[in-house]
Amino acid sequence: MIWNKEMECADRETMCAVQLERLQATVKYEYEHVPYYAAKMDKAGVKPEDIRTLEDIALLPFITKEDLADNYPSGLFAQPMENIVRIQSSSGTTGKPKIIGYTEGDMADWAESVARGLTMCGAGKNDVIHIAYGYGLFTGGLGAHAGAEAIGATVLPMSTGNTARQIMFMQDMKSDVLCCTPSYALTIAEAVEKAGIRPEDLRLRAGLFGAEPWTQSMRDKIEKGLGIRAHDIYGLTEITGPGVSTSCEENCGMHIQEDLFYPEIIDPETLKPLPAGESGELVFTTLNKRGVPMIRYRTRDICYLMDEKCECGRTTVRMSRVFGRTDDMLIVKGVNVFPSQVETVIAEFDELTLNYKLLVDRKGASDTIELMVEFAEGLIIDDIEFVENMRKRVEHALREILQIGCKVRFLNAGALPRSEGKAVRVEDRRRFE
Ligand code: DLL
Repeated sequence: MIWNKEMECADRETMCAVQLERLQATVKYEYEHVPYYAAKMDKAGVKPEDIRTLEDIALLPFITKEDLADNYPSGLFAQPMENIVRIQSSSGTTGKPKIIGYTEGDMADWAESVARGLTMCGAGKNDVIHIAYGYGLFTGGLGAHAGAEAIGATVLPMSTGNTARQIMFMQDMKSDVLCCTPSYALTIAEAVEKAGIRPEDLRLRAGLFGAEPWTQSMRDKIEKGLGIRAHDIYGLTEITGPGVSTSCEENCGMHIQEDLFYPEIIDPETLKPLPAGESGELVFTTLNKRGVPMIRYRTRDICYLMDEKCECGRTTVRMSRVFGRTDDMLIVKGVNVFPSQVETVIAEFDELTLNYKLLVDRKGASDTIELMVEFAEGLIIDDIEFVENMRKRVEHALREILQIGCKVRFLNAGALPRSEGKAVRVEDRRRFE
């Protein structure tokens, strides 16, 4: 089934006409409601009336995560708080998160885009949808929830954690569709096997997994371990949350909800647009958002676009799997982590130097993150009580900012290799090929 045939199966001419009309309206609206972006447009010498064709989008300045940081918390909001019905948030590059506000209309579009994605998994009103994404400021839980409600399914708002209880509900409530991060799906699959439950003993038949990069081999393991079909769902808080794109039963890239989000791929060096098939940085313009519209938002995700026909009947452009980032953001346990956040914490402790390294690994299905950091020159680390106390304080401060646990290992001053060019702050031993 296709949730919204009119938009998802529109011919190219119709889709382009919808996109152009919405793009022009968005640019005019942004120019009139967000002084910061209006100033950027003035500086670039472009006015809303200059956008006559879709290609003219290239005249417009980008919005970056630095713009969000500079305007923290709500400088890019286009509506007063009384018209904002929801706030969601994700990690920023420093101590301050990115804050996004949604109007009622934005919430409806978000639910619509997830409803389309859930329908791609074959989910419908008779299904029990088991949501094991985190609920809260992270968009995963509440985004999947809104989509599941929109299709009229029975929603099981589990949130993350307590895997034994997840499996109990899955069995007793006969969950049909699982929504969580792929790494958590793998954890659940392993726990199911350990508990001696066979995949055919579960009613699950599909899963909608995203929020972090994953591979075909992970997909194979999840599909086999849970006896389901696994679908990829992509999105980011700045643009809306999950549902910007989702893979259909053909498993050949993710269909972008193009009437709501206009995609471009740019060369991250020259910033020039690239044609379909060529890999580069994904850039999105929201076409119907009114709370915090985004024009040419640089996602930093690397992928390519596909415009060939899809056998499923949908005509929307697809994006490939995300296979890298143009910045240093890591996704650990489904949470976005920037090394600069860690640096902000270290800088608060006079006892530490700014020489550090983050070690990211995967044990079984679970990510691990460890910080190795040097004590300041002259500090001796054989006072066990002092070291333990420091460890507690630093681990606590890291958890506060990162929202996940990070083990800390202290080293003597000078123990870490010194950089001779770009400092290599992260060693990521996980494999995403
Ligand atoms: O992760 C939204 C989401 C929730 C998507 C649940 C899918 C499912 P943020 O926390 O703002 O939003 O993180 C966005 O996560 O720029 C990508 O780098 C990464 N990401 C999201 N989905 C995928 C995916 C949510 N399917 C950042 N594959 C994005 C690879 C993904 N990376």
